Amino acid sequence: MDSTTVVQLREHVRKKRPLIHHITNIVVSNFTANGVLSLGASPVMAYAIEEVEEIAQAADALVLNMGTMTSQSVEAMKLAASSAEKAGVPIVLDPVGVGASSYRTSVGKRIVEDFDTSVVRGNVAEIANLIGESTFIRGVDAPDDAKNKENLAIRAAKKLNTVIVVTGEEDIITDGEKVSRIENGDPMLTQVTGTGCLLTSVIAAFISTHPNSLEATTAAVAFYGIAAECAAESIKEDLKGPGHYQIALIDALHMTTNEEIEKRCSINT
Ligand code: ATP
Ligand code: TZP
Ligand code: MG
Ligand code: MG
Repeated sequence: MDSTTVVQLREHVRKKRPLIHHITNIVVSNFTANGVLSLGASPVMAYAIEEVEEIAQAADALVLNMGTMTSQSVEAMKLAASSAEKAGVPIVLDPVGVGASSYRTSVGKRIVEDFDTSVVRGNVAEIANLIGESTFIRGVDAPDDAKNKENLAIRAAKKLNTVIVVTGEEDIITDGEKVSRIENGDPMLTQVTGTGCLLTSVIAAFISTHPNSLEATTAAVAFYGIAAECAAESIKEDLKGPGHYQIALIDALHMTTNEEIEKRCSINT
């Protein structure tokens, strides 16, 4: 894939303004909603077990994010996923912190066994733990393991029959057969909580407006990395801290131009 497809798929999102139903964590809720709006999609956060089935079936994609799940929100996730599946609404899972507790691991495994996800995005440790390859993780941040990332992503995609994104300094996207590696991004992304979660929602917006999930996911990850680079460059030298970066990233999801996409896009297949 090249930059032209990234430009086109970003335009699709803006034109179609897809509705993205989130059952996400309390840390990133506001940041994610603003990021999704800035991209040109429409976020809705809805958790009540009384309404999630209705909201999910009317949405263009469903994001399940395990960041601060509770037994109630897990129930809501299952109801929403079942309703989305019946309505043909794509499901994207962010298995935040899977491996950090046995509860998280069992909930993550249950979701991928019971439901047909279109994409699962996580860091190396989350994806490894999700497929039963227990790897060290403490809390929700994990060390990058560049060496094993690609093989892990392929194993996970085959085992779970879904598109897998393993993020870090380099991002790997695969359906188990085709593999893309993306070098776009900025180290400041690791200094702001919720940047992985927001990427998961950006992926949901892209896949909801394009029939090929692997292609749409690759475009989403590249676009996000490019916006992250533009964000870093947009901040004045004496203001380059995580606080300003968080705001700059939201702005860049709105302001990044097609010319910047064409100039910066770094997808290797
Ligand atoms: P973690 O909590 O372990 O940081 P995460 O869920 O926040 O994981 P990341 O792996 O940090 O997700 O990925 C979020 C975004 O940050 C992705 O776009 C990824 O490419 C980017 N990213 C992560 N680390 C780097 C880095 N060192 N340099 C450039 N971009 C990075
Ligand atoms: N704790 C529970 S969820 C969460 C934290 C800090 C946010 C994680 O966000 P991300 O995108 O994985 O950095
Ligand atoms: Mg992070
Ligand atoms: Mg995360």
